[in-house]
Amino acid sequence: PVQSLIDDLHAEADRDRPTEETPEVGIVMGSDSDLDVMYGAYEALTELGFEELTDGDDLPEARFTFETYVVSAHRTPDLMDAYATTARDRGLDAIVAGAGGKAADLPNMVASLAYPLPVVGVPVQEKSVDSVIGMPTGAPLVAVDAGKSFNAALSVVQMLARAYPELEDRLEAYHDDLRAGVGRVSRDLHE
Ligand code: RP5
Repeated sequence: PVQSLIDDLHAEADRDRPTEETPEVGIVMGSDSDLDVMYGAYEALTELGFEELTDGDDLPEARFTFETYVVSAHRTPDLMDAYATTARDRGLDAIVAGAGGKAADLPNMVASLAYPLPVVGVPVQEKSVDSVIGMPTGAPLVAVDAGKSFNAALSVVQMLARAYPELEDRLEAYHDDLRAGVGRVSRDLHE
């Protein structure tokens, strides 16, 4: 199945796909054991009106979509390479990449291979890393706090918003909701 995934990625990169079949954002992680932490990215994108593209037949109704892949830098470096090097030609605008373990190479390598697409890294703290930053000058990786995949996805949408005014409006609405959640509260709330 890994080889067929690699072939599919290259095939998608090689043909013109309509916008509704092309995800704007990719979520990748090193293991399916990262899914709980990376679920925050899914939540943020869904909250902002993105829909997940699956490999089923149903086309999404939403204008903006994302895809989710498990891609391991160590177990499947060939798949990681195919995912990142085809990302731009497959229509992606940005990637959220999460990994744990001692090395957490995935976000760094995806950032190098997918350049110039922006990649936001998420350290999966439960899996022993609290930082995924390990890049030399000239090969940038933006990263969020450990476990904060929600913020990673939110910042990716902020990056896209200048090109897509509709996303800017949704971010403003999201921010207005955040603002509505502060102010004077009663200590009764804690009881
Ligand atoms: C990393 O190794 C993955 O991103 C994961 O966080 C960690 C452990 O993976 P599993 O052994 O749980 O599959 O590459």
